Amino acid sequence: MKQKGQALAPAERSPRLPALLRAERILPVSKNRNAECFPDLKAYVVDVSYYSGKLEAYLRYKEIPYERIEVGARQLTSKLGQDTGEARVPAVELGDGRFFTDSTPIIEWFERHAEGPAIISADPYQAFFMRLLEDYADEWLWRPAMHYRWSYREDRTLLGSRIANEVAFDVPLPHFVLRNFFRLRQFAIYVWGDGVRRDTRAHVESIYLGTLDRLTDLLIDHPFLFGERPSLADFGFFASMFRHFATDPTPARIMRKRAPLVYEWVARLWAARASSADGPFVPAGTLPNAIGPLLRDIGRDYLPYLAVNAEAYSMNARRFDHPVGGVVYRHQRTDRYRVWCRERLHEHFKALPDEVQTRAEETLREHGCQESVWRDEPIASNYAPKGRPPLD
Ligand SMILES: N[C@@H](CCC(=O)N[C@@H](CS)C(=O)NCC(=O)O)C(=O)O
Repeated sequence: MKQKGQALAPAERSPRLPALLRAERILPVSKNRNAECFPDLKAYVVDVSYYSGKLEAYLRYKEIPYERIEVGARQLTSKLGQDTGEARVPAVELGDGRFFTDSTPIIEWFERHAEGPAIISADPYQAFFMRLLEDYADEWLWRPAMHYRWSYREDRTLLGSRIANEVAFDVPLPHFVLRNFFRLRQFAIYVWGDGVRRDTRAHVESIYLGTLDRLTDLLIDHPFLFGERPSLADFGFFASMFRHFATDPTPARIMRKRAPLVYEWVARLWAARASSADGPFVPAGTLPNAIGPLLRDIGRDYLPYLAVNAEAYSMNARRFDHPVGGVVYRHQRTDRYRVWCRERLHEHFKALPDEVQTRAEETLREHGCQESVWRDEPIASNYAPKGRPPLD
């Protein structure tokens, strides 16, 4: 027991991290040309972050060595904010000083320049559905991920504390002030500000529970969602499943009980390396057998949401109400980035060869994806942040 006035031994001190910049070199297990192609690559990440986990899993899979830099809150707003125009993680810095943000375009950029098995199928039909699934997973699982993290007391206490230690280590304020600040900030922006209330809670949780069931069905057939190696869709779902659902106390308890195959897949994907996990996707021109229910979720919930969001954006509405699944998410923020996501889906669809486009449209229609994304010119987002890598 410590006596009044007695100094704490180092091990007993609060575990706040002292350094301004924490860096670690992540080396691949096998040597491929990626080490030479991307010398001095740096990845700026946050350890609890949804999209950081997704990008890291990709770099690790492709065996692209990188310096892993956990950024602090001040660095995030000053250095990354200035260099990329966005105070967000993840960001990567190439050896020549170029900075890129946004996990999806970063992954697409590496797919064009890195060695190793492609994570986007060479078959355009499959590739389109991989992109659709990734976009859905990236954006539609964000709300349940934030809800479980910041609505449940046990989760928000733990995560408020982790963020105070791991992200705000460069902010000279007491731990309890930072912890409470993050708990309030994240809840206000990402739960309340995203329309999650008492009457929408059951719906937001059903998105997580349903997704666990859909992924389980896919994983009964194959080790990864599209077959014997990871695809872009795997990395999309990994974002929420790894850094939120498999690790935050409440959703992790649910995952362990309800979906052990998903729990196992999270570790499998984190450990997957291109030099060994390089098997084929399901045969060209086909989709995994169990994909139907996921496509139906996308058609019923996500694509109509993207349309309403884009509509609100075109009318300069900062907030809008969105009815889905028998409830209404009120006053949720209009999201310009997702207007851009919808434009990208449209571009990918339009770029398909005619015959593939017809088949893809049939599949979409069969699963209730009757969305104007495929037919009409989408609403323009004019979103082009300075940190975005070239798209082709
Ligand atoms: N579309 C971006 C999203 C990046 C993003 O939103 N990152 C979150 C962390 S997971 C962030 O930096 N948030 C900053 C904040 O909450 O202020 C991507 O895929 O990288």
